[in-house]
Amino acid sequence: MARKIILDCDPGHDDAVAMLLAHGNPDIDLVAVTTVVGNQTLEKVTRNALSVAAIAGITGVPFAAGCPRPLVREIETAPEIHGETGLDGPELPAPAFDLDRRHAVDLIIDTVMSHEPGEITIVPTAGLTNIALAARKEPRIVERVREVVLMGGGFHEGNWSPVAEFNIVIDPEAAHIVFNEKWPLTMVGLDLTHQALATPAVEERIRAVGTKPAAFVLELLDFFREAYRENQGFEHPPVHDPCAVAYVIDPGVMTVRKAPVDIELRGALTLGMTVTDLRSPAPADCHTQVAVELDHGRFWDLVVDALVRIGEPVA
Ligand SMILES: [Ca+2]
Repeated sequence: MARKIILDCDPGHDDAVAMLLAHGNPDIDLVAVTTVVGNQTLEKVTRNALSVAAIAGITGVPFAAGCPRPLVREIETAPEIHGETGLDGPELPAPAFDLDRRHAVDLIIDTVMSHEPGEITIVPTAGLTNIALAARKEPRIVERVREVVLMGGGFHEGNWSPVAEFNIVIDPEAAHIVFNEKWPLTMVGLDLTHQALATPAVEERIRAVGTKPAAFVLELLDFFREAYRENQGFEHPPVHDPCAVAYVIDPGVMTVRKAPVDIELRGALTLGMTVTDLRSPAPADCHTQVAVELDHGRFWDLVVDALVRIGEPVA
């Protein structure tokens, strides 16, 4: 049975790859896509999500726009990494369908509540504003969701501060809510995603697919490579968000470790840090785990396979 996921995202170069992976993999049933302010404004990332859907040939999946700002903090976007559009580099096609009329928070709640308990997995690859609000508006989703597998945080690494990752630090109060609800939660953080490098060998494999969606991914990676070289000192760009989708498809693609994680909300130097207790043994009631080591070859196999399966979508 394919795993049903809600992708909550802020496209975003790596979000776009995550969406393509989810759409192209036969073991994933993408049941909803929701957007939230993050890499760029809500308006821009939502438009980008619809453009990616057009490129990938995604139809029949509701897309809904969510929160236009974090719960408490001011809006902070990442034009240094994702450009002024949030998806700079490739030409973006016009959306092929309209947004769902519901707010993303309501689409998330409706989707979880209309499925059997344990059926829906939530995959956030952005700030956690929508997920936090959904858990507050309809607390029953927490028991009903199978698990939350999110890209964000890191137990040793930061990128937006010495100790904090972008998705967490832009809305730490939301992250605090999501990490403290008792659903099973996997943190696919920077310690893991900094291993998901798009090397020249990876690009060669994507080029060999030879389709428009594959060419689109290469254009995304070109921009992403320059952004990561200039701003983060990477030779090859780390493609964060599809790692979370890959874990849902195949948990063997990475090693994980049970560990309590909480979010720092008051530290003068450590706001938004995902404080991870790596002391052994983890408590028996520990509901969180952190991703440690990626099987790089197996991960990119999944991405390339998804692109091959997507083929050349009919517009
Ligand atoms: Ca993202």
